[in-house]
Amino acid sequence: MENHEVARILRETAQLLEIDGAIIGRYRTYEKAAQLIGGLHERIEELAKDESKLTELPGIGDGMAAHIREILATGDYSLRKKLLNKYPATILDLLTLQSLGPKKIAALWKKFGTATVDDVEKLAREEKLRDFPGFGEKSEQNILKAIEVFKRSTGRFLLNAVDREAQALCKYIREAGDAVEDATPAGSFRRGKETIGDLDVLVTMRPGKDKPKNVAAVAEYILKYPGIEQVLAHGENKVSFLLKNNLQVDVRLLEKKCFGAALLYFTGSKEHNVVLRGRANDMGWTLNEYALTELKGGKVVAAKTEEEIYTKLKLKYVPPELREHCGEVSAAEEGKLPQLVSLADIRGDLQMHTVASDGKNTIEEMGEAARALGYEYIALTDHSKAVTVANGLDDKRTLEHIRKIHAARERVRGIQFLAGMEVDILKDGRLDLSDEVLAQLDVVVVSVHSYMNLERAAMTERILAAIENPYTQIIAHPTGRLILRRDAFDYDLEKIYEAAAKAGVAMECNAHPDRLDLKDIHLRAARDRGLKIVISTDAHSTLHLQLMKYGVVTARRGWIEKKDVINTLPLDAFLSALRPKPHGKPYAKPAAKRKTA
Ligand code: DGT
Ligand code: CA
Ligand code: CA
Ligand code: ZN
Repeated sequence: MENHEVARILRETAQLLEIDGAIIGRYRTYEKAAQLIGGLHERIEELAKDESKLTELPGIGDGMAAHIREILATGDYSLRKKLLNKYPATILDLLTLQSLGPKKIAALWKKFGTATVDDVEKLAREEKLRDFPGFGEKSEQNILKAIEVFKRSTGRFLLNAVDREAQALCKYIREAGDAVEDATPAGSFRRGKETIGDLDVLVTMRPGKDKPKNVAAVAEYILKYPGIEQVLAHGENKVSFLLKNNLQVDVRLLEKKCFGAALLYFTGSKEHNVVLRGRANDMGWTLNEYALTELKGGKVVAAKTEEEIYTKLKLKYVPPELREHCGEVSAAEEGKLPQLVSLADIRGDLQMHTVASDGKNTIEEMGEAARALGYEYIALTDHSKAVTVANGLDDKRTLEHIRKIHAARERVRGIQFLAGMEVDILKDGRLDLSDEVLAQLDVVVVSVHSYMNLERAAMTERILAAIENPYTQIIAHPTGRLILRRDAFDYDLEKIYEAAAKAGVAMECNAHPDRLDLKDIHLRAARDRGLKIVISTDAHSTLHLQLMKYGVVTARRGWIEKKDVINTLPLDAFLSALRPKPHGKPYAKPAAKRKTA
């Protein structure tokens, strides 16, 4: 069992206990254990094999160790099951809604017997929530907004969750024996979309005389995959099933000689394929999942690789991330496809948190982990004081933090430590640290973590004010969305782009799979306006530094090239590409004259 599955069961137990009115100490124990296991480097299943290893983990006593063992042994937890006998399972859906925590859910259940998203929506629409203690009109509206996001997103999965499943499944299939040559993910996952409906996998078979028998045997083998919850279809060349997390997987078994045509077809997008098929027809051919074929006579023109097929169609090879019917075919025809940025181009990570605020690792540990990834530099950017839940730093602690970063430079070699902060943009657009302190930082990253529901005009003014501050260099997760959970802030992105371009402020593509912010189409628009881009992980542990690939894939979907991304530059060039620091220039705070509601 994977760590994240164990963590989910513990987290849900904590939430159900809170709904059930358990005392805080009781559910917090489960919540903390869930957090710990979710961020653990080692596999909990391995640790549990040793009698004493579990209780050596911080905060895990004998009792919790026994619960974890039960989960690992049975795949579920008796207390969770017991609580789910008391409440409908749909109550777990309510917990995924922003703005509706366990306390409010418990109140709704007691008063109305409400446990489904539809019922809550009905109550909110009938304006029955607003008079209820702890709710109010604003919270009623926020709940309706959250329900909208929920409905749009149900059934779709985050990129990293699918990545995890795809890697494990493909590894299993490759171990099927000699008949299997390879297993390759296709579909929206291969295109790097931010959410995935289902996972498509192509399995190429080696040519052999026992072909039909082999295909049947491999299909049988695949259906024995331990992660399968339910088999949906079992055809001759195709199997479909649901995994334990409800992700649907479509696996197709095919001959190596038509791999290119199949990969092209099942990678999509559908719209991209339609354009290619039309083009093939115009050239006197037909294109399907088996081959590019002559219309008359049926001779195969190309089938084995995608490259061959594109070449025959007189197109440059289109990277999967661009296959969204957004101008890529005409660009491929004219030889004008972008030279997309790649993971290997990234030389530094510019947003990460340490134990100073809400990160799990020290400055030195982050540095060592980043060096192991081959980076040249990192910026340590802990939260500023406005983010109290993250133990944000005030001026004094920031100065101390800067000293610690300087000290780390002496202790850890082979990587450059930049002193940074993720400084909060306050409600009125001022930054959360004084100019004197900002002046001592190497990298100033700014972002919004509060008053996220400001009206459009006020939010636009707020970000513009932050850009006006001459210390601002990078805007982190600029639209503030959380994928499948929270919509973007409401503001005039065009105006922000214009001001940022003028001031030389860079825009972040936040690589965290919950954020991917700026997103693909916003990145493309930013690039078109000549904005500088950075791709950062926002890591809260050494493990999270590896999320960079999701930021890169999102940037590629936004047609971003290496030259657009300033953290592909060597350190000196990178520092010169940042907005220059003001030198002794008096700086008028924008606060007083701005009116923000
Ligand atoms: P998803 O799963 O909703 O995230 O998106 P996709 O793009 O993975 O869509 P999916 O799983 O339905 O199909 C995988 C690919 O197979 C799709 O991108 C293109 C191809 N495909 C599927 N159905 C059709 C179809 O009816 N016509 C064409 N031209 N292509 C199709
Ligand atoms: Ca799919
Ligand atoms: Ca599919
Ligand atoms: Zn944080």
